[in-house]
Formats: sequence, structure tokens, C-alpha cells
Amino acid sequence: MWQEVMNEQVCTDFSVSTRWRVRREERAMTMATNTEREVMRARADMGGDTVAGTAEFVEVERDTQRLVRITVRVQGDPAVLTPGLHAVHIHERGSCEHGNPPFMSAMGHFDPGPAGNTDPDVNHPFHMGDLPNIRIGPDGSGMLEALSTRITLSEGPLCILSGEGTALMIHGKEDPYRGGPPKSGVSGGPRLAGGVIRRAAGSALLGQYAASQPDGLAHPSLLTQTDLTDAFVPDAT
Ligand SMILES: [Cu+2]
Repeated sequence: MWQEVMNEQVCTDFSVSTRWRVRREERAMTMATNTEREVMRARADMGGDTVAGTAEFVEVERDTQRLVRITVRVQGDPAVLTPGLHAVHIHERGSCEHGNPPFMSAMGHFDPGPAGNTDPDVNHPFHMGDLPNIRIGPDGSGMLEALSTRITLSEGPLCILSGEGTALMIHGKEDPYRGGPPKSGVSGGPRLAGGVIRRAAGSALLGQYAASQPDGLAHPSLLTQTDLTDAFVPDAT
């Protein structure tokens, strides 16, 4: 509001055309501050016995906000990945071992706090790693587009790439976003496909650091960040 008043005073002695030009420039400046800047990308390739897919994560900076755009695509045997809604979660550990039952190495749901209870079937209405259900069509395929402020790719308390990393999971049932008894499977049931979430090679963050170096080269310790991401999840499959 203060800025508006100031601009009006400045404009007082201007001709009408100049006043309009100033206002156009103000609007352009406002639009510029609302534009998004890509910060970093990550990706997960999900595999299962009869279900596979990909998940793309793009963190963007919009004015004072950090947002993560998530696009999930899955395809599977419609007898297994049945038409309808299926739970999609970010799980708390970047490990997707095809055990029996599969993908239990990914453990519970990503939930660093404030509750910090990663049990998939409790602590609802939500964990930080909960995503909207994906809708699967009659042919066994589906796509989900979501926007989250509950996670980040860049470093911070909600980062899904730090520590042991995290994994993207597709479940056999819908998540009703209601709590239930531990181990009841109420949050989605069987784990049909999972994939470790990894920082994308050539991510914008590396470019930022590279540009900050006087010789145009990335800092040596940052050149290996993509490899370091793999080190977070040595047992990933
Ligand atoms: Cu899950």
C-alpha cells in the first residue's frame, strides 16, 4: 500500500501518457517478481512385478515461496493396478528392495515433523510425504500432477534427498486420508511399484554453483553431487 501511495505522488505532475507508461512498468515489475525460477529437479523410476512408472519433481522459487511440482505416470496390468484411485506416497527411506512383501525397505511415510510419526496407517490427516491419490484408467495407466509445499529438493528440514533419501510408492488401494490401527493397511495397502527419488543429473542447483565460480567451473565437491545422491541409497534397486 505504501508503494502505491508513493507512485501516485510521483505521477502527479506527469502527463497522462507518462502516468500510464509508469503504471505499465509497475505492472511488468509485479509480473516479474511473480515469475518462477527453477531451483532443482529430481526423478524416480518406479518398478514392480506388473506395474512401472516415473515421477518427476521440480522445485521452483516463486517470490518468497518454494514449491515442488510433482508429475507421476504409471502403467500396469489393470488386473493389478485396477481402474480407480490408488495411494501415492513419498516413503521415508530411499530403498526399494523387491522382497516379500516388496518395497518394505522403504519403510513408512516421509514425515520429518512436527509429529514425526512415519507409521503409514496413523498420524493422519497427513504426513509430509502424502500425495493425492492417482486415478487409473481402464487400460491400467494414469497420471497425477500435484504441487506440494510439504517437501523440498533443496536442503532444509523437509528435504527428500538428504540422509537416507526417500522413495516414491504406488499402492494397491486408495488412501482415504483417515487414520487407522497400525499395520492395518488403511493408507493404501499393498506396495505395487516403488522407486528411489534421486536428484536429476544437471539439475539447476549445480548450474547455480557453477555460475558462482570465477572460472566458470563447478566447485569440485559439487561436481559429484549426483553421485553423492546415489551414496545416500547404496541398496537401491
Ligand atoms: Cu505409501
